[in-house]
Order: sequence, then structure tokens, then C-alpha cells
Amino acid sequence: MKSYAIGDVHGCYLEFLGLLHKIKFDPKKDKLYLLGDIIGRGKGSIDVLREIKKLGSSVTLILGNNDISFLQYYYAGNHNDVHNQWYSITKEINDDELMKTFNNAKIGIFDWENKVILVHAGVDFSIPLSNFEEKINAINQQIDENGVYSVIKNKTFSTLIDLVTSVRFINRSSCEPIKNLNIDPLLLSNDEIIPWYELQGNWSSSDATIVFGHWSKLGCIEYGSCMSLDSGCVYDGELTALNLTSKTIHTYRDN
Ligand SMILES: [Mn+2]
Repeated sequence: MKSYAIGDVHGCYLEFLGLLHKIKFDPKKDKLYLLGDIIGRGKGSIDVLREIKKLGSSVTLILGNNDISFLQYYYAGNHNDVHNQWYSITKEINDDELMKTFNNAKIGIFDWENKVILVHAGVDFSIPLSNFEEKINAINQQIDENGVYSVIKNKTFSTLIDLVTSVRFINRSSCEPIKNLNIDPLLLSNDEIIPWYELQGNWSSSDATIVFGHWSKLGCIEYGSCMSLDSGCVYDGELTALNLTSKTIHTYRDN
């Protein structure tokens, strides 16, 4: 059995199929964690959802900010708003079975066998790892019991869900996430603002690798014990998979 994580697919259906083929993914034996933002921007969002449904229980979806934005529109948005980015996907989904993909989603995964923590955007290094794991698992359990939409609209969870699905930069002293800042960290000119992964020393007693997507401007990098896998497939980049056991990287580009 092999376990893989794949970065932001963003509706890039051909690249998703191509990468699964390249790693010889076998849904009967292997496991796949999708790091979120599976839909939106790319043209093949519905096909990606159908493929995930076909792969069945071999796939675990980790929610990204785009997936959450879609779910909010699907369940509570104005479906006559033709300018909304989710309008056409919502109209096209006439199969409730496809929406079940999201009801099995998680907001984070702790795979201690492979010593990896998987999230869409980032983790909260300002609290001990054991507390963070407890909080994430409690939210995952709520999704299992009450469905994904009841959890994302619940204000009790929104700060943590926002952080793990959206964070890029935080305030160095308060550790509060900085909203809507999306630049290459090398272009930062403010010492008080740092990428979230710079606080990883707080969890130095753990030997886990934190694997995340969401930040295509970083590309596929390793920063200490953090690894980013969003190589900007939807912006003409590659789609990247990580073998969680061997930590080998596999990439696919559709020409
Ligand atoms: Mn994202």
C-alpha cells in the first residue's frame, strides 16, 4: 500500500488523471489525500468530483478555502447570481451523490504512521501540537456526525477552520493571521509579518512533516519540517504528488 498527498487540483481534470496514471495509483490498494481546493478556476471541476467519487474510499478530501466558499454558495448562496464563480458548477451538479464527496471531508489529517500532518493552508504553531490535534479531530468528528455544511457555518469553529484553510502570513507577536495577503515571502518588507511556517520551532519536539498546499507563489518547497505542494497547476504549472512514506515527489504537466 502506498499513500500520497496531491496539492491543489483546482478543477484541472486532465492533470489529475495524468498524475494518478503516472504514480500508478491503485484505489484498491493505495490511499490518496487531496490537500484541498479541488475545484474552481480550472475547467474540469465536475469531472474532478466525478473522478473522486469513482475512486471511493481510497480518497480523503481535506477542505481548502475554495471548497468552503463553494459549499457556502451551494447551500446558502443566491443561485441566480450569474456572476458568482460557483454559479455554473452549482447548476451543473444535479447529482447529490457528488456532494457526498464533501461530507466525508476533513480539515486536517494526522498520519502518525508516516509522520505527516496534512492541511490545506497551515497549522497553529502558537498552541502545543497535542492541543491542535485534539481541536482538529473534534472538528473532523463534527463533520462526520453532522455534515460539512453544519460545521462550516458554526461560528464556534470558524477561527480555526479559517486558519487551517486560508493562512499564509501571521503577525510575529500576536500570531494572528493576516487576511488576504498573498505575495512571495521574499517580497515582505514588514518585520512584524512572517509566513506561518516560520514558527515551526514551537513544535520542535515533534518529528512530523507538515504538508500543505494553498500557496502557489511558494511552489513546491521544503522549509524545515514543512513542505508545500501547490505547484500552480491551474496557472500552467505542474500538479504535484508526494509519496508520504518515501517522501518522493512526482509531478505531471499536461502539454
Ligand atoms: Mn487555497
